Amino acid sequence: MFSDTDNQRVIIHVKDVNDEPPYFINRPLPMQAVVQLNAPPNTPVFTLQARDPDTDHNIHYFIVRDRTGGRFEVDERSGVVRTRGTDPFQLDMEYVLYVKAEDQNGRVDERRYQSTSEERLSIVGGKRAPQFYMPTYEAEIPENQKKDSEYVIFSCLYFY
Ligand SMILES: [Ca+2]
Ligand SMILES: [Ca+2]
Repeated sequence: MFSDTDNQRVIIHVKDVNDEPPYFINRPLPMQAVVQLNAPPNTPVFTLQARDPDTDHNIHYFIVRDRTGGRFEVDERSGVVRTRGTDPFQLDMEYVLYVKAEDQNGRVDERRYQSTSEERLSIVGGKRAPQFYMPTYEAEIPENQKKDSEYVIFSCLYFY
């Protein structure tokens, strides 16, 4: 006896449309780094890190505006920011780059790729004080709190 029902296996490929822009996961924002005064050329000082929710993303990193006189370059694929040139860096001088990441598999229109917002990367010569991750920390301390008890935990970014 034959069934008159035909069972067919149907495979549906669900395509993840590339419809979302990349975003930086570096914290804090604006980004902060230090450069040693005698850093030789090609010394890495920072790594830009962007994510993109789409499976076929193709992230490239760029300097949008250079306020450092060409003292740094960004590796387009790895996001690593490196020193350029042999001149020494100046103590306490702030070198500023504006950077962005693009998903070159995702387009906004015919001319533009999906992009992060432009972010500021501040690179200080020598050293800089530890930075808090958040602009402000808030905590309520109960009145009956014992004196000298530890209450708030700050997370800090240290530069070496
Ligand atoms: Ca998607
Ligand atoms: Ca995308």
